[in-house]
Amino acid sequence: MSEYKTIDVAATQMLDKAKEIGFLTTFDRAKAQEPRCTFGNTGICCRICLQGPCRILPKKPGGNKGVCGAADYTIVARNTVRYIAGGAAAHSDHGREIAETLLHTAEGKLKDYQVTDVDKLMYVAKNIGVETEGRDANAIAKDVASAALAEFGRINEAEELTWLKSYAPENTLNIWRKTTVMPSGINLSLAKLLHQTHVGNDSDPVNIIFGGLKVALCDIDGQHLATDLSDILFGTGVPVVTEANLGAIKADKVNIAVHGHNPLLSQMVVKAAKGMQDEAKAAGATGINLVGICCTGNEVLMREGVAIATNFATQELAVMTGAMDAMVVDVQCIMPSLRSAAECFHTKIVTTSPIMKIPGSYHYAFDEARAMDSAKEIIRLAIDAYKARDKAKVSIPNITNKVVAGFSLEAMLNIFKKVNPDNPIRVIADAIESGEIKGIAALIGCNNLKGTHDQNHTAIAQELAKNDVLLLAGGCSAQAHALAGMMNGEAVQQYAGEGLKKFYARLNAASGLTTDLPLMFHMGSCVDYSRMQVLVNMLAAEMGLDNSEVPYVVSAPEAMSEKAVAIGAWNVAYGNPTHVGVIAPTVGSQLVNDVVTKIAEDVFGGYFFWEPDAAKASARLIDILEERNWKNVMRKKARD
Ligand code: XCC
Ligand code: SF4
Repeated sequence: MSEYKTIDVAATQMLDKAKEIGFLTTFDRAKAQEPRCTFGNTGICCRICLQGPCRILPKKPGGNKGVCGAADYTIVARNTVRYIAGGAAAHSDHGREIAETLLHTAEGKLKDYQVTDVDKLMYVAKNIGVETEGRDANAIAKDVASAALAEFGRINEAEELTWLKSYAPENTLNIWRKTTVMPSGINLSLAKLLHQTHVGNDSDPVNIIFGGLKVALCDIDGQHLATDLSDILFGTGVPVVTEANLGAIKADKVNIAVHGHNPLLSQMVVKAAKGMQDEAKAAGATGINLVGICCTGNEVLMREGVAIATNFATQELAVMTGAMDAMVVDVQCIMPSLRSAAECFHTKIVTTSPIMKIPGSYHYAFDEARAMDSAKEIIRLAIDAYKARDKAKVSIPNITNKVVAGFSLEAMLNIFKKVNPDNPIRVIADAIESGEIKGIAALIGCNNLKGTHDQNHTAIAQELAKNDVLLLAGGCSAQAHALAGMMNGEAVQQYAGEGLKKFYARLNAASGLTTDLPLMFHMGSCVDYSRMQVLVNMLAAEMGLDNSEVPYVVSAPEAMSEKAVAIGAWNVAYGNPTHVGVIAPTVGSQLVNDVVTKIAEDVFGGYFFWEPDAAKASARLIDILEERNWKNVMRKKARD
């Protein structure tokens, strides 16, 4: 067992190296933060006004409430929903940037972007009610982008968010309407929630949580339009074969990592690099090598087959190889410490967004109007940096694993179509109804160094696969499986139970792909979790079930970001049992904790549970799937 909290061998080697050169990584900093403050850890520390921080101190007279009189349940509820607000703001702002780019592209203002996937454009247009008959692609794209932008500024509370309304099943929509969590505008809902949780405002925990759920639904709305519009601009993922882990960084090449979330930049870097291999050669390298970290890495993996270097917790370790020439970052999940890591080497950290700068790093304002030229200039920075690389400091772990990825929902349905041409989604429905597979689990979320990096991601996936659960994956969780060599056909043979193996054998025989399908379908970045929900919606319709009756569970073993909280919350509102592998800061209020882990089920059919132990979490996830299956069988019997 390694002295470090990671299961990744390549990461261990780089942590040794960091130790040698005296660089303190996030693993050291996580240790330094222990023991955590119990108040913060359980959610009963309030810093919403300047009289705070107020903590709940039940033993002191007057100490069981904050200075203003806020009880534990108010404090915990407010803190929780403010996480959701942060997450929804990040996801939806990402979506808004894509929408603006699509609009300006359709208006002919951005020469370097174009409508790439016309089929997707038509599909989205039809779904959201944009006229397609006899119109050209740019005119339709303009209306689709405008509809996306309209999601943000709408202030008429009688209206509803277009994407939510167009994709969610009627039953689910009606639950949201009845519980008043159906949002009208993203900006309005975010502002309202911050208002609602201001000092001296709402102190009713249930009302606060419902305000939070409304914003969580804005989160999926923003995610969903980000996915749809990114597919339109850059193409919808198709199966790709590539590799993952730090060995994807190549000693003889100019290495550039794209890191962050927004594909507007990373896609352009990939495109530009194709034409610049000669410039890299002129500098003495054999070419340019691109690798991805975090979700922008997932975006270019899905669409371009770019290799995965590593995931969130180990991003500094990509720099530790000494062979990373530039790390080009956009927004979210980029550790400020990258700059100090880069100082140990020749690496250039290039920030590109006006809202994501790191003191001391190189800021290059990415300009969509001259996107290609911007991308080229950024690549030239990397080529320059390469010239300054100290070969004596290079040590790249010789570890990579085969990855089969690129499973947009469209790509999955295309494969199912080979088995059942008339009704592709039936392929999963049949497998569930016959008991061949127990259901579906979405493996999602971040890394969180409160636990051991990637350990629970992989352990839970293996246990679920052994029990014949079909796996979907996204975000840093997908990257954990890819890094560990579990995202390929060999892993199916190694880990899947007999039923799941049979299911895969049928798909493989029909797929027409040159490679076997992987143990989990990597559906993309975190904004792409909307793809998973659309799959569940289709399955519910096909099986004649409510969403909350589908044998589907969600697991975020290492949830970390505010975005993860928002994602968890909309999953619950959609009817999905949602496992979180860290103890959530809701436990400081029994009431709030009960609302999100128990009462939520009565209202939405979905609920949270916290379980840091992988074996216990897997057992519970399997129980939930079995119980849903059993109930469905009983329902059917009662009907027949
Ligand atoms: Fe960030 Fe998306 Fe979490 Fe990874 S999974 S740590 S949010 S990069 Ni999205
Ligand atoms: Fe304390 Fe109330 Fe201010 Fe929170 S809002 S910091 S509980 S006084």
